[in-house]
Amino acid sequence: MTKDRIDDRTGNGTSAEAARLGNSARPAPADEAPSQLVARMRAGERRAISYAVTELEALSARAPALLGAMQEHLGHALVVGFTGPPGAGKSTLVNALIRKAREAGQRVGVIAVDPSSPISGGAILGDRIRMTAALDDDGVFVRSLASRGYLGGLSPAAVRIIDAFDAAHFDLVILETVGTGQNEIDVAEVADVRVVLAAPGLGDDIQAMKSGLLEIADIMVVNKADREGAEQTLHQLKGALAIRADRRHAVPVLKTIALSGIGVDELMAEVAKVGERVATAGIEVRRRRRARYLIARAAADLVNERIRSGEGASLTSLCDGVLSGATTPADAARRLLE
Ligand SMILES: Nc1nc2c(ncn2[C@@H]2O[C@H](COP(=O)(O)OP(=O)(O)O)[C@@H](O)[C@H]2O)c(=O)[nH]1
Ligand SMILES: [Mg+2]
Repeated sequence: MTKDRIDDRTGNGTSAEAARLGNSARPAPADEAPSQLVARMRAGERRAISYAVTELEALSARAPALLGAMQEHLGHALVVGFTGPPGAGKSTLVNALIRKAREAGQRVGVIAVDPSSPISGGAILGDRIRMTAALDDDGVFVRSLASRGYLGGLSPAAVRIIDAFDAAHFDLVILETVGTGQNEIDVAEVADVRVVLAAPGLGDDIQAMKSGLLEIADIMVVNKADREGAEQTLHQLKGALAIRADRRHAVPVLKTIALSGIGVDELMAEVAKVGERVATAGIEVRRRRRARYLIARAAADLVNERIRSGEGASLTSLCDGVLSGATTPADAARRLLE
């Protein structure tokens, strides 16, 4: 019964929303075949996409069947990750990029992952408003996700939503994440093209970037090029990148002014270049990498759960070993997994 109520509500949104969705949009009845829903997603029915994304985010009872029905349609979208320190201008640049992509006739899905501390929870709404290019356009779909509960990392829901956008035949899926801790590694695993933003005036971030963000960048961007210190930031980044000769491909360093769209064409061109490289490697490679990531995440969850749910005999003896110094935590972890 609950299900009916939810579907009912989906069918009777506000009139403004209904107008935006168009009259053709129908709700997804609880008994609609997943393949039917996927067909409506591929036809660009906004409400069908919205419904699927919600189901996949919540990992509802229907989600596995839906994921199954989506499989044969996956592999079209290019997934572009934007990461970097808060305030670097990621949302603003993504907004500018959406505009360009739409001009080029591309359909764009955006997943914005915010660090959702109880205090800054409002940041999600801020991003929604900033992405104004997306508001009245059926070729753009924006979904904000909380990163709560994943230690700052990407929620596995993000990967499922990428698949939903992909199955809906979006050309571009943009993933915006704040480059802290686990996030940057996650983006490296999940995105096909990794864009790392820096901006002048954000303090010691270049130093911090050397270890983490610089490692994963396919493209570096110095945003806020209108600000004092941009040249210096650019210089520092190029210097830091030059030290690492281990890359197979040189990492371009671009300057942008996201607010006025300057440099966005160049960024699009570089994204397309990396995209071509990725396409040559094959969609199977990309999808396998995302699958591997999901398995690793699920495995970590399982191990955590097992450890938290109480000590079996083996865990007790592993703990004793670590406490006495006879075993390192790493060795104990290895044995736990065996
Ligand atoms: N001067 C200047 N400000 C910018 C530029 N791009 C973004 N901003 C501003 O920087 C602030 C943070 O931008 P936002 O996109 O929210 O950064 P995010 O936290 O990385 O997503 C906002 O006030 C933007 O208006 C730029 O190119 N130049
Ligand atoms: Mg943002």
